[in-house]
Amino acid sequence: MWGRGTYLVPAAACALLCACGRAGFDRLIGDAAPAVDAPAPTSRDRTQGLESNDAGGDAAPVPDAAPAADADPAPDAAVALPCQVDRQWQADFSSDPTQQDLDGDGLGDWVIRGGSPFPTAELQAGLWRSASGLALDTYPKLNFTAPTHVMVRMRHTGTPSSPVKASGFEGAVFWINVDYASDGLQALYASVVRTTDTTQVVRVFGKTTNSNTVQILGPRDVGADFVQLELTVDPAADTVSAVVDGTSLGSTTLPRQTPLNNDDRFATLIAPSTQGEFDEVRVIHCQP
Ligand SMILES: [Ca+2]
Ligand SMILES: [Ca+2]
Repeated sequence: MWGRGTYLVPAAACALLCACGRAGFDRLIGDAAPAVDAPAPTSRDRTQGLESNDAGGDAAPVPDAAPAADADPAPDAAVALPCQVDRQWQADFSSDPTQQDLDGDGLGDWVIRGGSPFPTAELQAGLWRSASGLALDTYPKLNFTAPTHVMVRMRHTGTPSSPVKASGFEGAVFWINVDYASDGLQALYASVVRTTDTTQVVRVFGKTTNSNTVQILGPRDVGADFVQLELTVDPAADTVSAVVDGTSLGSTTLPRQTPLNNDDRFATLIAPSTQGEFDEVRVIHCQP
């Protein structure tokens, strides 16, 4: 599915940016992103637009999961791009993602919701070991109306959840609102939730209203290590497909929900209540 063109993983892209400069970077990652008239991030509640009822914080996490060494691919690895890129975001957590400007638009590629600084103490060995419940959002904002491809490597290291929440808003979560418009949007999120010391479950969700969540793909039971999740969403066709560690989780219809009356036009990483770890993320918004 990652078909056309080539794309360098973040570490390599950064090295090349430093080594060969702007023109070389543009050539390597595809077309430059369009200029965006973007205001500074506004102060908002960090859980706004997410599962607000679930964001209050559960019991203190139990850090008994042995952290794995960073599993980043070799820095010279290249993967194919899935489409002609309109805009893309990536982070490998080798450094503060809010200080990155890999697309060279003069804006930080990521922001912590609410405007607080990124918790750099949570960056360890190329991982974001999130324990503070902060939401990391793509920036600048975008309606995500074109086909969008996501790859995220994450796992849940907090207290096992049993039973798991029907909402799925726990553990390590990737969330994106696509086809954002005044008459509604399509929320799409996936979570990896620890179920025992040695197991996790992967599920994908949509919403029909802000309070009605629908599990649309999964569950898939996996081990305790990092899970590589790929999502491909086509907002015009209302379809989404998922791949977990290289194996299809299927394709289905992505529901549309009523307006949120907010401005949550971004993709987000968050560990809502207990510890979650993020190794790498890419979000590619294709040209229409
Ligand atoms: Ca940028
Ligand atoms: Ca990493």
